[in-house]
Amino acid sequence: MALPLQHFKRGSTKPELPEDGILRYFSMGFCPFSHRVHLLLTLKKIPHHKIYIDLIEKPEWYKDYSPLGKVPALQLTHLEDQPTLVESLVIAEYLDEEYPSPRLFPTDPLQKALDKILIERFAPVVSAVYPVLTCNPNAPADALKKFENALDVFEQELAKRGTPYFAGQTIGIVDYMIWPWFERFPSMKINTEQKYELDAKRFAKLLKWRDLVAQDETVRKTALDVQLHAEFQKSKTLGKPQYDIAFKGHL
Ligand SMILES: N[C@@H](CCC(=O)N[C@@H](CS)C(=O)NCC(=O)O)C(=O)O
Repeated sequence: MALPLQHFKRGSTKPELPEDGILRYFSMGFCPFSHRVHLLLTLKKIPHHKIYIDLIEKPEWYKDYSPLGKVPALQLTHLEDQPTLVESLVIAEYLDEEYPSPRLFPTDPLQKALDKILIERFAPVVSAVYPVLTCNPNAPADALKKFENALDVFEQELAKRGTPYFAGQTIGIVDYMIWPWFERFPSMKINTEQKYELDAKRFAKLLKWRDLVAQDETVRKTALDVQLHAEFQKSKTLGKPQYDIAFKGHL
């Protein structure tokens, strides 16, 4: 059953979905954490219902699924109690174990642990860049400097691994888990006064990696245009996030 293409708001009635055992994926069209899950659902061709949530005016019923009101969330309707998972990385690991084709996390326990540590090290990149990316007029003056310092870790890691992808010769979990922000970074060229772009020398390996990942079929299928990201971020700064413009892309 297709739901109306909109982000559900406060006051909306809970969508009635059939009890068909198909996963229910709660998302917001521009959320990079949801994008992580979207990449796995798409790559692994996992059937799912999509339910979009307005994060400013959250529907009252959404806390039944996600106690903190965050997206992404994934309800496992094929299981008896129909539990709902939250946290993008937890959901990604669950999907990779339940739907192992193709396998994204390393099977070697040590490499898997190291990759999860590396993904966690992306958090300082996200928190430093967030005010700039979202055009917050009060973004700290050193935000971009902190962002670049945090990103150095990933440039160095690519040099250390000596492979085109973080996962090796083919794309893997680290690549997909950090990709959503690389799709969004170019919106800074549109939205910032200084038309910010990543330094071509300092981030040479990462920029090469970015061009390579951008060509991946799953990445292309889930991609939203940079203009659309920039437009959304501007609307968010104005206090009226235009969630539904995501549907101008192909979600
Ligand atoms: N650590 C969480 C972060 C999820 C998150 O912060 N999502 C944002 C949207 S991009 C959200 O739901 N914000 C609404 C809120 O915090 O109330 C994850 O990895 O899933």
